[in-house]
Amino acid sequence: LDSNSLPGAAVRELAGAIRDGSARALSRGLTWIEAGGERAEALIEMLYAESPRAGVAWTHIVGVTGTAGAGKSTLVAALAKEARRRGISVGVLAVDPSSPYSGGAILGDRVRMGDLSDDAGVFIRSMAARGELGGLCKAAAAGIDLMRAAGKQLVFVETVGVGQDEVDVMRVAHTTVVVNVPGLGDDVQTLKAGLFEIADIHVVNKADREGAGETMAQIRAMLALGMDFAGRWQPPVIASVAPRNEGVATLLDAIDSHASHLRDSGELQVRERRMAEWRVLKLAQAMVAETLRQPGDASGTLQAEFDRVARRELSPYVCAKKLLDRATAGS
Ligand SMILES: Nc1nc2c(ncn2[C@@H]2O[C@H](COP(=O)(O)OP(=O)(O)OP(=O)(O)O)[C@@H](O)[C@H]2O)c(=O)[nH]1
Ligand SMILES: [Mg+2]
Repeated sequence: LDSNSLPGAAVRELAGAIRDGSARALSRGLTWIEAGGERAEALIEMLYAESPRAGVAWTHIVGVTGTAGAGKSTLVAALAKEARRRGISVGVLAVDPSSPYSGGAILGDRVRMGDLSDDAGVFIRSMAARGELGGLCKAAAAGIDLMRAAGKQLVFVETVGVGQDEVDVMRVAHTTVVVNVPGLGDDVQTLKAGLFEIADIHVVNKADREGAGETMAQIRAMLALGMDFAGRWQPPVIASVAPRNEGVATLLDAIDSHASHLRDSGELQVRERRMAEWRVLKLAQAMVAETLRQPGDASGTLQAEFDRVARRELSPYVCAKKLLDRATAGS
């Protein structure tokens, strides 16, 4: 065997095992994705164009975001179990480095899910994003590609919606669920966080607490202001008590309805096109940023340029354009 073909062979072997439904291979693939680099890119390239696994027609991506500690992980675990009850295979990605699934309230669920055999249909994994700009989204999108290749029919992506990068993660989703909790002051928290308008479904979790009715009413009132287009999807507002499984079946029904709406209205193609465009632009930006950060031999000259900007001999705009020209000239 030619030693040069070995990396390719390793990628092919892993890709094959992922498509065969091996949880271990999927986990390994996600580790590759987290590490980034050529190996990860080769893996995605190999799996991207492949049709879904036999018997799996479609992978629906559900983003779950909202207030910190709102019960997102608990809710996702409950949704995953409900989906399994309905015979749907499930993947869960928590792209929230601050709150890994292994450390939170989900641990008990995870252990129970871990009892299921290798291809039992639920796969849970948290992903870290190594601090690079847009890293969360890049990792999430690639992680989803692997889940799809592995034949997961429903993939949940959880993030706390703090910071632009985290909100951006929701752009990888077909359906976005925004989780609120009652009684955090007068306002709907997710409104302030800029999450309200990205919701396809609003949840008021911890509905066992005081003020759930008021929070539901506030959200409905906010929605009423925007309900002007006939035929448009009207985001439902669902109450839940995740640890008691209350509202979970209703929520999964709503996710299902939204998926049907996307398909029937033709919006699915529009969204997927938008997702693809956004992903490519984001990747290109990251690549340019990377090139700019590693100017190689030119670094000496660059320092001189920065000095000129500092001395106000050169405008920052002109300098930035020069930098960009230099970065793109090589490729
Ligand atoms: N009373 C009550 N507690 C809940 C409910 N749902 C979740 N919790 C509790 O709220 C706490 C946080 O739950 P998580 O599921 O970790 O919340 P999260 O939104 O994933 O948290 P982060 O990922 O850290 O933002 C845990 O102690 C849960 O048991 C609920 O409906 N009612
Ligand atoms: Mg969580």
